[in-house]
Formats: sequence, structure tokens, C-alpha cells
Amino acid sequence: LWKLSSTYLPNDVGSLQRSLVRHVEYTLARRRYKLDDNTFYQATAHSVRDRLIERWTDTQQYSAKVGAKKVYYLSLEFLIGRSLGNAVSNLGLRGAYAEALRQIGYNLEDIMSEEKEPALGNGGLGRLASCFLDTLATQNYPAWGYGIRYKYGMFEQRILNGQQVEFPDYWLTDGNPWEVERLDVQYPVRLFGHVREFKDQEGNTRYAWQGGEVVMAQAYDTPIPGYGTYNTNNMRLWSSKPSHEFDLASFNAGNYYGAVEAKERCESITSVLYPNDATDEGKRLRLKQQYFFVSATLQDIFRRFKKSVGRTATTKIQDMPKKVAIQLNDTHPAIAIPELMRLLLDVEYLSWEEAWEISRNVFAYTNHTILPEAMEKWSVPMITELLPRHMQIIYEINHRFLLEVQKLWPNDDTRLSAMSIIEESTPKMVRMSNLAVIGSHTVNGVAMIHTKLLKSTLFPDFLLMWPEKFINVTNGVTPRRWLLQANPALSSIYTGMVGPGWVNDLKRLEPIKTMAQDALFRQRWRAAKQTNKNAVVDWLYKTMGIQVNPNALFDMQVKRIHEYKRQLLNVLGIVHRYAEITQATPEQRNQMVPRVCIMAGKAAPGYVMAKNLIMLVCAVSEVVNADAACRDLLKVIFIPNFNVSLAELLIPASDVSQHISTAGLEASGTGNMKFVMNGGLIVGTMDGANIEIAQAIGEHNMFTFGAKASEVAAIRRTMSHHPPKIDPRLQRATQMIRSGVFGKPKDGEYHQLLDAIDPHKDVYLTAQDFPSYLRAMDEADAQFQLEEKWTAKCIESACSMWMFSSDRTIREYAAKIWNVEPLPFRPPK
Ligand code: 26R
Repeated sequence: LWKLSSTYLPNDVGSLQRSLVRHVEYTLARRRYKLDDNTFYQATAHSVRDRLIERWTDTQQYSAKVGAKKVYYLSLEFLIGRSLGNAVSNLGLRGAYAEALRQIGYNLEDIMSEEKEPALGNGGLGRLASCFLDTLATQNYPAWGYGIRYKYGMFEQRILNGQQVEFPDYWLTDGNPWEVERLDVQYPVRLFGHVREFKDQEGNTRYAWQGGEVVMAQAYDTPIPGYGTYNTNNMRLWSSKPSHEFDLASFNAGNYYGAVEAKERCESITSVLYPNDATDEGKRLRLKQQYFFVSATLQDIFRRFKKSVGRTATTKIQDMPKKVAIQLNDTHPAIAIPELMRLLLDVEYLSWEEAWEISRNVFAYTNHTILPEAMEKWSVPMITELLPRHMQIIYEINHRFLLEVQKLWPNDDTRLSAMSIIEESTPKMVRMSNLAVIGSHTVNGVAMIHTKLLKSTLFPDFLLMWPEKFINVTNGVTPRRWLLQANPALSSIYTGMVGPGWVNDLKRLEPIKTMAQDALFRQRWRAAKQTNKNAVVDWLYKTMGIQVNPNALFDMQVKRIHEYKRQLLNVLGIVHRYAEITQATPEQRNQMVPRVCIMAGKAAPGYVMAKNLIMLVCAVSEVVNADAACRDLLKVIFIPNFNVSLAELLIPASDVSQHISTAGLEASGTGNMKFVMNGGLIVGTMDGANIEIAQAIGEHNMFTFGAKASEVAAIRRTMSHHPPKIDPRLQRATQMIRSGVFGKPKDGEYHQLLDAIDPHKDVYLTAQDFPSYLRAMDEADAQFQLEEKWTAKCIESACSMWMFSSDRTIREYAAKIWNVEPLPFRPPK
């Protein structure tokens, strides 16, 4: 068999064409039809998939043979974006496919835009997970991503009558050529039921979880190719389906309708991604999702580990931490901790001490937010009903842990209750973050300031107990998707200057910084930026019918809509600008810098303030864009349905982007990194990774403003009795909004938004930071007019960004948390 299949498929243009046609004929069964772009997308995807599969299966076989330690990245979200462009680029076949298609009358770019992107994530956390997968493969780490194959991803956002309306995102309509359904990989997952206590042969008390419902987890695998390497990793996503026993039992009982309903319930577990970003709703179906995913994943990891134990007689179950590293992407998969304990205790019959030792050395936990409303808590009654054995184990973990705390700090009840996994409320709640900290060997924050706050505000007591446990690993983004693919214009400049090696080693761009002094180079740089801006201009006209001035300053704020991200500050700034324009003399107008303000992002369906904000942006946009006074000076555009593909279009075209969260509230941000890498400048607060970006590119290259994180608490405390004076420009802007310049929605939505920034209770410091925000924006305007100096700033900044490559990030995880080494696979000659 090996002999028959050992050679890799040929990749010359002719062979690619034959492969395309073969897939049209035999995979799609479409011989004599005229083929549209979509059909040809399918054929191209299948042809590329063949080339991924050979590397993928070989890589997996190789790492199993070597028995290397593997990293498992557990995440309820993966925002992978489109795959075709990424695959041909990482395989080094972009040129060949483009040519193969061109010769038969198709355009690769058009073909690529036919792909419907899987939106299996909310925002930053899910996208980070996908950047990590790209880097893990590129750097040859043996690593798998595990997640859920939601049938419906993040909702599709449409704007109807100036408001967000959510539509279901059924992304599988045309099938999904990038996945392989593994019918041989299925696991039963139990829910509900009861715990039976008994004595084993040695007389030890043992527990067995029995009864309840059993659902099947079905694996779907997606190859994750590295760039410039044969290594191809796996992303395994689980889908729920009814088990056979389930079928028979309920149908035989004669309750036909009941049985059908129960089957439906099984499938519903993986049907939809929860679209809440940063507000925990505590929904039972979400806990089911988390456990379902975790249970299937651990069974799978366990099976693979035990197979490797069988292979080498010397490895024992106690060696699991030498072979397995599990990273928990926030607390969403933290139920994995009691689940692994359950497997080790109830199935493997280990002692508590042995099991705990293994478990704690396997798990590490990444925290992505310190917002109190985003902290996951599950009610004790809910866990007891759904996962009775896990509730017992959590109590036991907590009991033993609190004994340790008591030893360290006798009679300190305040500390005890702060550190307890159980919150003594009614009903009692399980704090998943405390569980994750206690059950992991390492806890990391995602930017320096975030880690600092994590230690000082969220986990101060745990820090005293385990000072070494808490570390920082600043986020990063993959240069493959966010530069090479998204920005061919800039990429070809880079490759022309330093060769193609920068794609895997962003440090190689550093020498280009000196080129900022070269007028000719600056001109080429501007031409690239203009190309990208023109692409957005065309897109806006084609899809939204909006005409914009391509020479204007392109200003973007694109991210989830949230009060802490302060899109309201942006809108108030826009209204201020509008007021200035309408009141200006023609001479003054001539002095103004034309601006195109682009905003995009989704609001959680139940988040009233966020939806009101979208309403306001749309209303402002209508009035401003229709006002002749603004003509070429100001355009305001809310682009619906922000997603990865749209980000790839927009980010390379920005001159300025806004990352203006209240200091201390944005854990890191990753959009900020993408914008600067693509030659844009930032207006931002001293928050998240902005701080480290400023350090890397030089503060003179960033327009910073606003209260510092260290000042926020004091400002909030004083504002209730000594409210700051309202800036007259803010007064005017809010007055315009309140008085109905942008319409008067019937439920007072705008009042609600503005009441929240009343200087007495301006929780997010929007009014507070308004004056310094305007100063930063004015500064950006002024600098933008100094074209040559501006370009130099962009060049210097973009070429100083190496540390924000996820390649650097993953090297840190590998060294400080996982203790794993790259394992490059080379195919047989
Ligand atoms: C509990 C549940 C409703 C939930 C809470 C919070 C679901 C999703 C979230 C989103 C959070 C965890 C998130 O996406 N955080 C973002 O993580 C990025 C990657 O680390 C950071 O860059 C970003 O600052 C942070 O907000």
C-alpha cells in the first residue's frame, strides 16, 4: 500500500488542471454543464484538499511513530476565516493555481471569494486560536486544536432600518470541502444520571457515574497546513448525534414522539455558537456544549496517549504530562479538569493524589478578560443535575484546596471565601476561573498590563500562594494571513527588499526601517497603501453604493461592539467633526483633512446598549453623508456583518485605526497589531497590547490619549461627588444628538446611550477622556497632512512589529508552558 501511495501529487500547471477537471467530473459529477465560479471553487478546493491530505496523514503518522509530546489547544471558538487562499499560499501553490485557472478562463481571486467563511467564534479569542493553529503548524509543533463544529456559526448581521437584525448563519449549505468526517471516531458522552458508590477489590471506595442520557460525539477533521513546511496539523471539531442505544431504548418503549424529540435534543447540543462576547448568561445548553466537547476531547486524547503507552513498554499513565499538554482557552473548557480527574479515578482507578498530580501537570489556563460580567459561573444545582459526578469531584478539589489555604492562613475566612471554587450565594455558584487556576500548573494573561491586573485584582490571593504560577504571554497574530494573504501589495515590497523569509521571521523586516529616509521607497509604500484603499473604495461602491474620496484619511474602528471598547467615544468625535464642518467658513473647510470613518462590528443580540450604538452610528451616517457641506470632507460608514474576510479587505487600507478602550479593560486586542503591521497608525489608549506596541514602534508613532489604568479607579471614585466639568464640544455633540439632528427613535435609545456618560456616573470614562481624545485625533489630522513624515512613521512602525507575530507568542508558550519541541516532518524522496 505504501508503495502505491508514496509519491506526492504533481503540482505543475498541467497536472493541476487535470486535477481540477477530474474533480469537476468525478467529485462534483458535473461534466457537461457550464460551470459557474461557485462550482469551480468547489473543484479547486477539492484539488487543494488532495494536496493537503497527503502531507496531513504523513505528518500525523510521523508524530505518532516518534511518540512526541503533543499540544492540545482546547477552545470553544475557532475563527478560521476562509481556507482556500490560506491553503494555496501555505502550500506555495498560489501562482501555479492562479495560472492553471487563468488558462481555462477562471480568476483565482474570484474563485476564492466564493467560499463562505466558517464563523465559529465571536471575536478576539476565537481568532487568536486560529492564528495559533497557523503558527503551530508553520513552526512544526505537534499540536491539535479541539473545538465544536457548530451548525450555525456567529449570526449574520444585517442592517434594516438602521438597526442590527440577526440572521442564522447556516454555513454548510454547499458542504465543506475542508473537513473529513471521521465515522470511525465517535465517542459516547453521558449527561444527567446518578453516581453509584461501591468498594473495589482492595476495599477502596469507588464511584461510577451511570444512567442519564448518552449522546454521541462525531469527529470532523480539518487539515491545518504550515507555511513553507510539510507539517500539517489537525483541527478536530465535534458534532453531536444520537446514540444507537438511545434510539432503541426510547423507540422500543413505545413513545415514538418522545423518542424523536429526544433525538432532536441530542443534535441541538452543537447546533449554535453562543453569540455573547463578554457577558455570561449561564445557559444550560452552553454547559452541555462545554462538557460534550470536553468529554469527547479527553476520551480522544486519552485513547491516543494509551496507544502510545502500549507502544513503548516504559511509559506509564503517570507519564501523561510528558506526552500531553492541554491549553484551556479561557475557562470555557475548564470542566476538563474534573473530567480528567473522573477518568483517572473512576476508570483508571488511580488514587486521588496520583490523579491530581497528573491532572495539574497536564493543564494550563489562559485568561482573556478580567471584566466581572464575563467570569463564568455555573450554579451548583445545574451542575449537580447535568454532571453529578463532576460536582462531587469539584467539591473534593475545593475541600482539599481550602485545607491548604487554612494551613497557610489560619482563621482567615475572608480569604477562604474569596479563594473558594464555590461562591456562597443562593443558589451556590461554581467559579470556573478559580477552578481553572487551582487545576492548572500555569496561568497566563495575554498582554503585560493584563497579566499585571490579573495578578493584582483577579487572583491576588492565588498569587501569594503560587507566585510562579502566573506568567505573561503577550498575544500575536499570524503574518501569513494578516500580511502575506491580506496585503499582497505590501508583501511584494517586503519580499523585493529582503526576500521571502520575512513571512516566517518578521524580524527580517527591521532593516527596512532605515528605508523610511528614502523618498523613492516612501513613494512605493504610499502606492501600495493606495492600491489597498482603492480596493476598499471599489468594494464600498459595488456592495453599498457609497462613493468615497480615495485620498481621504481612512479611519477605522472594527471590532465587537461593547461599551468598554467605547465606540460611543468615536461617534461623539464624529458628531463633533460634523459640527465643526457645518460651522466652518469655506477657507476653514479648505484646511480640513478629509476623513472616511468606517465602523463595523456585531452586537450581542441581547445587549441593548450595543444595539443602540449601532442605531446611532447608522443615523449619524445617514445625515452626514447626505449633507452637502460634508461632501468630500466626511463620510461615515457602518459596514454590516464584520468578519474575517472583511477584516482582510479593510485592515490593509487603513491610515488610522482606533483602539480606544477604557484603560485596564481590553485584555490585549489583536486588531491593533494587524493594523500597524499593515502600515496604519493607531489612535489608542494606554491599554492592552497598545502599550507594548507603543514601546516597540516608539511613542512618537502612536496617537495616545486618555486616563491611565492606574488612574481609572480614583477618577471613578471622585466623579460621583465632584463630577468633572463637561467639555463644551462634548456638550454641543450630545445636544445635537438629544435634540434630534439624527432623528428621534421612539424608545429614547440615544438618551439611554448619553445618560450613561453623565459625568456623575461615567463608568467607562467616555466624557472624561473626550478632550484628550479630540487632541489625539487633531494630532493625527495634522500629521497626516505631512505626507512624507507620515509615510516614514508608517514604515518605521510596520517594520518594528516582529514581536507581535504569533510565531514569537507560540515560542513562548512552547518554552514556558508546554515544554515541547518542533518536530519537522520531511517526506520520503
Ligand atoms: C462566558 C462567555 C459568555 C464569554 C465571555 C467572554 C465568551 C466570550 C468571551 C470573549 C473573551 C474571552 C474574549 O474574546 N476576549 C478577548 O481575547 C482576545 C485574545 O486574547 C484579546 O485580545 C481581547 O482583548 C479580549 O477581549
